[in-house]
Amino acid sequence: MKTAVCPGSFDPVTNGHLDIIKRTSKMMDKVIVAVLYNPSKNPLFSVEERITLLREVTKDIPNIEIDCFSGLLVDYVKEKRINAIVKGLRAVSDFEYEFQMALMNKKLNPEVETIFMMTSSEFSYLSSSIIKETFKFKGCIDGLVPDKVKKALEKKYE
Ligand code: COD
Repeated sequence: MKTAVCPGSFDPVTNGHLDIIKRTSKMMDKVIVAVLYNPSKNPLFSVEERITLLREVTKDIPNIEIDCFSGLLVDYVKEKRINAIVKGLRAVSDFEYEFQMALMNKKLNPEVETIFMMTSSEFSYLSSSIIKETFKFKGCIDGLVPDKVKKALEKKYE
């Protein structure tokens, strides 16, 4: 049984994230979407809220588990017996950062493999930060996040 992890902050989950998660679920027996618990960051949504949103928007994917982790990703990968880390790539800037992280993860645990999946062109400019900023200043985010996420953003900013 091949298990992949899609790790991230998911603050909040966007249609760009969902695209990578769905495509990964078709390639693997099981996908774990793992939300980083990072107390030093100041996220808009708590880890619990991000997990709830992820569960709601992925409920139609049968082979999925939503979880959270803290500390090093490689330790989580080992603990959960995960076969591959799947990351989405949007641009060259993503590549530089992700390449560095993949090499560090490999150094920490040579058995860990990272797979990079190209973004779909319609989501290539999307990030959680750009969604939050656009929404905060009343820009339209229709079609860029699931409806549940838009509703959660409305609640946060009301
Ligand atoms: N299209 C395609 N992919 C996308 C899109 C999009 N529109 N938007 C985001 N993605 C991808 C990102 O490239 C990333 O792969 C993933 O989705 C998650 O994105 P974010 O922004 O929610 O999450 P990040 O990038 O903040 O998450 C970083 C991690 C939590 C994965 C990383 O910091 C980590 O592993 N931390 C744990 C500590 C550790 O082990 N560090 C490494 C060794 S030093």
